[in-house]
Amino acid sequence: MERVIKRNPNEPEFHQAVLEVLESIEPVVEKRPELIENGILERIVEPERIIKFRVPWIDDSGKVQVNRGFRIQFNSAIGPYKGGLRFHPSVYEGIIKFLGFEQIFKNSLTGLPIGGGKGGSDFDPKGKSDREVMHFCQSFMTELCKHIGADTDVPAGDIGVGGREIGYMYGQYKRLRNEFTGVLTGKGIPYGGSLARTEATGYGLCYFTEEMLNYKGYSFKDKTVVISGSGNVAIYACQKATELGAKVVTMSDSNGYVYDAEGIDLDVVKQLKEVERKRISEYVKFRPNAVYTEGSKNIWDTKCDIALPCATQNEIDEESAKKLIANGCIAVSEGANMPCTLEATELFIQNGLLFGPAKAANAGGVATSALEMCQNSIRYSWTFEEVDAKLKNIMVNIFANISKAAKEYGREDNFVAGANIAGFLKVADAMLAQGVV
Ligand code: NDP
Ligand code: 2IT
Repeated sequence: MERVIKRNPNEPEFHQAVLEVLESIEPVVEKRPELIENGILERIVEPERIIKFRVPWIDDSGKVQVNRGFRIQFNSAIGPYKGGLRFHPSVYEGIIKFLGFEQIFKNSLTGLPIGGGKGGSDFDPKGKSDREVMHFCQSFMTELCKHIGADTDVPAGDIGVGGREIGYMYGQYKRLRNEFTGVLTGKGIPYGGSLARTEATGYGLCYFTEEMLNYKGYSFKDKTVVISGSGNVAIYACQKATELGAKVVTMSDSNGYVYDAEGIDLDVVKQLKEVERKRISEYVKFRPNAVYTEGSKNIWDTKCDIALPCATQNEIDEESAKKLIANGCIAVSEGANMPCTLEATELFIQNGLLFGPAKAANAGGVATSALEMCQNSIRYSWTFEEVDAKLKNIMVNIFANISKAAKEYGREDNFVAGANIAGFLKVADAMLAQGVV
């Protein structure tokens, strides 16, 4: 850990992600000295390749703008690099590194042949015209296309990158490389996208969480759920949790959150967010009994049975965790990547809450991306029901595998340890088999 901090200074998110994994795999390393002898730990924390580039583009006023682009190809032991692209002003190398590192273990847990990678830019799509977004995406892909490919590295969406951005990037890749291949996932249905990919992360989160709840004799039925965020993951988590009989009472964005005691009206949220790209504050215009609060931190003061953080990293700190526990919350399941700080996670586990770590709980998105790659390779497409059934099966298996790994290594019911151990073992064994590379 000291070495990681020294070699990657000023990257606290990356340190946080690595520390959690290294602590979890201690019992594995004790049992298997060959992992140390072969330098698996030193190698797994070092990205195979970091690509960093200039992204120039011209805004609507004719002014030249410059952003920074990143792709971190972290680990290809079990398959081509796979992971999303994030466009958000907070993006810097440390954010992409933490996301890429987490992606290695998440992708391993899906049971599908995909390595770990992540990319993005400090570009902020908010408030930009479609033309500006298109020009940025084309410039970004003009460099990125030299480093990716359907059998090399397959990017997808993340914060700020949805169907519109994937479409513009796919068009530019095709034009530059003159090939129609599955180089990106999350594509539109008419040009090679998979049915159910849009829904997959949120649906998968709920399938996983339902399985975790069932394990202790609970379910979503009649539970009150707090969801943060109102983007891709949050919207489809809200839809599935509601279908499973829960009442979702909150959603948020970076400006604030809404509380709707009668249950969130998802049609309103979809119209505001997916169609009009507006702020969640406008929700109360359509639902006058709902309440909007400026600032999103206090969302965790809302009394609930289940919390599904689906916005961004470190949105639940120790203080928010204490509020959730005091209010009788029984389960926290991470839709976002690393939304709980190490201290918050520790508190949930110590207090006996069911805690679903991101690597496992939100793996349904990338798993369905791998199913999209599979469909592209065989030049075929499955029905929504077929993809959804495979997704559900994958999430059920992930829960079974991580709870088994936790038990086997003396950390029963600690799904953080279970996910890190199970995800790590497959990658470590592949690395051992492939020699020092
Ligand atoms: P979207 O861009 O669709 O939505 C992001 C949501 O989170 C928005 O409501 C946004 O509000 C809010 N948000 C983002 N950054 C912040 C911030 N710094 N503070 C407060 N709120 C914030 O992204 P996704 O739904 O795709 O991603 C959400 C999370 O899920 C991320 O952590 C992502 O890494 C993770 N994830 C996504 C997957 C996918 O398939 N899309 C798969 C697995 C994990 P605002 O609009 O105001 O910025
Ligand atoms: O964090 C994630 O797993 C994603 N953003 C989805 C990645 C993907 O390749 O579908």
